[in-house]
Amino acid sequence: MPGIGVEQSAQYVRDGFVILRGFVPREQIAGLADEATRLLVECANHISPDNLRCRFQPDVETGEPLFEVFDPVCDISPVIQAFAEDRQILEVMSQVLGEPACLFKDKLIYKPARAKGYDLHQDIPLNWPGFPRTFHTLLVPIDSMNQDNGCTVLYRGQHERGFLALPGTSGFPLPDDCVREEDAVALDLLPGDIAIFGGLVPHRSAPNRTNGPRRALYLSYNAESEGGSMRDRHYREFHEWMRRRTTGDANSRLRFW
Ligand SMILES: O=C(O)CCC(=O)C(=O)O
Repeated sequence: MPGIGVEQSAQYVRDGFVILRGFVPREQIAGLADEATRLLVECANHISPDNLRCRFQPDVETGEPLFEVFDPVCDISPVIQAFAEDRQILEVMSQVLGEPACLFKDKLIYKPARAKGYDLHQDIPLNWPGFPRTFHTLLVPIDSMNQDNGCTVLYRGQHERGFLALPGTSGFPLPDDCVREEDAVALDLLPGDIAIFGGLVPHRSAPNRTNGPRRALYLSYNAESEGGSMRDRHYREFHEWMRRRTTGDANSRLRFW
């Protein structure tokens, strides 16, 4: 796997993200695709609104809940765990962070056909004490990602504005008019390409309008100097927060966001 060159470093600083084409070897992507399929089959009986690692999105045509993401995924997948902590993956994240990188969060998003997609947001929550400011995400498409299947859309250069949430709001979602569509960059990626973006880069995604899933890993890391390895603590806090936010209402148990 190649690393980040001078031009890409400059692009990253300017835009808040960088795309590296052909970074992951084809055989490794095939292994991740097989693993994504295996998890769906072998965990089928555990995919439920009562399982805190599962989230759902509405079908844009019927409103029916569609299973969308395992978060976390590394602890149920030795293959994905090994990928997330592969020496070359950690190296490229360390290049971006300027120091050793620690895995913080790991999601396998399936985005099945007709899943709604994500409203505009920044990944670092405004009001979450201890959430690392050095949070950066490595996006690894398993299937091609494009405008038809609801690729992630990043807003170029907008990380420099800091938090965009209005005072007193959670920041999820952000108001659509806090960014300009002329700054939007749709991540058109092939399996093997990766994108790395910072936690303050506003982003969103549209529904998957194709007939197949759009699978991708979203692996997030923090700089070692900002608390070291915090993944276990993060998931304890995250799941506690999800339990608190769950009401008697069926939709809150489905965790549609
Ligand atoms: O996969 C997508 O459609 C977008 C995912 C996203 O924005 C996120 O996980 O923060």
